[in-house]
This record gives sequence, C-alpha cells and structure tokens, in this order.
Amino acid sequence: MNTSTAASLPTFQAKDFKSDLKPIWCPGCGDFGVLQAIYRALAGIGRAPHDIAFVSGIGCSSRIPGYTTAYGFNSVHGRALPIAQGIKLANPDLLVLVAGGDGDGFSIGGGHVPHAIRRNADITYIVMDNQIYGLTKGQLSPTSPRGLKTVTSEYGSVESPVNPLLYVLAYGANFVAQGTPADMQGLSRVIEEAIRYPGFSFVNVQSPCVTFGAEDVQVKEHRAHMKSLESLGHNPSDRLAAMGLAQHYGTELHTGIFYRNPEPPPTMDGLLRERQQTMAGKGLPRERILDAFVQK
Ligand SMILES: Cc1ncc(C[n+]2csc(CCOP(=O)(O)OP(=O)(O)O)c2C)c(N)n1
Ligand code: SF4
Repeated sequence: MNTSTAASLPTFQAKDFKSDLKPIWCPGCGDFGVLQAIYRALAGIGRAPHDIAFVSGIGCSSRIPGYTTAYGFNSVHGRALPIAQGIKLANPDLLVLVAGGDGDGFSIGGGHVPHAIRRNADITYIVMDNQIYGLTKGQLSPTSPRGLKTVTSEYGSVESPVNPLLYVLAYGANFVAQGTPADMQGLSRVIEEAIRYPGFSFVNVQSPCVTFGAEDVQVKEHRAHMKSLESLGHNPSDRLAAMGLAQHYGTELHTGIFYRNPEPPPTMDGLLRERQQTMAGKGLPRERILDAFVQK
C-alpha cells in the first residue's frame, strides 16, 4: 500500500493482495495466471483488501480466495453464488467476488447461476473453465468436449458440453467476458472491467489443467489460437452478436468482452438499500425489510 501524497487516498499494488499462503496447485496450472490477473485487477480497482469478500466453492480453482488478502470463504461445492449474494445483501459496501471451477459452477452449482443473474446483485463471478474435475483427479465435467477420454469416460464422453457463455447470455447476464492466462494483460483487464460493472458480471477463464486436461487446450495452444473480440470488430453492446460469437465456444478461443449492457439495470442490493431507506423514513420496523424483500 502507498500513501505517498498527503491527503491522497491509499493506492494498492498487486502484491498487496497476495497472501502468505503458497499455492499448492500443480506446477504450470492455469490457475496461477488467473490469480496473478486477479491481483492486478484488484490493484487497478483500488479497494482495500478488508473491503473485499471473496467467496468460492470447492475445487482446485476454489482455493483462490485463500491466496488473497481479502476476506475469504472457501465454502461448499456449488454453493458459492448464494453465499456471495447473501454477503452482498448483508453488507452492500463490500466488493464481492466469486471464483470456482466449471464443475462447481455448471454442474452441482448450475441451478444457482440463472437466479444470481436475474437477481443482479453487484457481484463478479470468475469461472476457471478447465473442462475437467481437477481436484478429484480428472473426471468428466459439464464443459468437457464430446469424445474426451477421462477416468469416468474411458472410451470418450458421449455428452455434449454446456456452453457457459451462451448459458449466462441466455439467462440475461449484463456483462459477459472470456479470458485466458495466455494473455495476462487481456485477462486482468476483463476482470477489472467485470468488477467495475454495476451488477452481476461473469468472466469465463479458459484455465488449463496441466495434469488431467486435454493436451490441445494448454496455454501454448491458447497463445497460438486465441482471437480477441476487439480485433474481430465486435460491438460488445450487441447482445445478439455476442450470442452468435458465443456459439463458437469449444472451437474458437475468443477473448475479451462478449456483452456489456450499456444501460445497466438496477441491482438487487441497490433496490433493497433504497427500500430500506424508504421504510426507515416511514418508521417501519427493521424486520419488515425482509418482508419487503420476500414480496418483491
Ligand atoms: C457436495 C459435494 N459433491 C462432490 C464433491 C467432490 N468434489 C470436490 S471438487 C469437485 C469438482 C472439481 O471440479 P471443478 O469444480 O471444475 O474445479 P477444479 O478442481 O477443476 O478447479 C467435486 C466433484 C464435494 N466436495 N461436495
Ligand atoms: S489438478 Fe489440474 S486444476 Fe488442479 S492444480 Fe493440478 S493442474 Fe491445476
């Protein structure tokens, strides 16, 4: 932290968000790069670590909060989003981030994603999509491609993968981006922009699993094949164009912002705060705030 000029606000550097815990990921795991990108993005945002709540589920990627100096909650498999929404509603002043894997977010936790989107609490969800269950040693995940051979699909997967980008766009997410640790600058930029977006924001990170992941989706391959949406002339305020591009998930590696609603709708935490103030003005008891929430 730096407080050089008198009366100026403290500024933060990436290292201020690095905890003393040493990551225990396999050497070369994509999650190392994602963690660095998160440090950089948080330095750009400028909020103090004690103003940030970082929630995760269970998985290799869900270890991320522990490697930061923010308040962290390594919670229950697939349940990070409801916990994060609760934290945001209880203390809207916190910057609330969520991290986890594709299994955590799109199989066991898949039912929570649409509701987090439609409630639109101001939280940022970063998924480390490695198309495999890493922590439990290489089973099929919901984003594994058809034909992938794993310990639970010895002769190749016979299932179509979930497309996380189309999934969240179809449910009306207002900010959707994708990145890869092969492009650290681009990745930290999209994470920072996602955090700055007022409302639920989603970043899918193609984060290779070097131990159990397919050989053709490693960082080297990403570097050779990634295409920035900006270079394609994509207009991120065009939802239908974003959905068109998102259909190439699994065959093309597009990086950058797919969709950013230029007119952000009200957030749930913002609406509740307003309602809280109105009710307090009318002298209504605090317990009724919850009634108002239920009736919405
Ligand atoms: C309720 C419950 N079911 C299953 C598990 C076992 N489990 C832990 S992590 C995990 C999947 C990990 O894959 P992913 O979420 O994609 O994260 P990654 O390890 O690849 O980062 C599973 C099935 C669990 N911990 N809790
Ligand atoms: S098993 Fe895969 S996802 Fe987990 S730490 Fe190792 S490389 Fe990373």
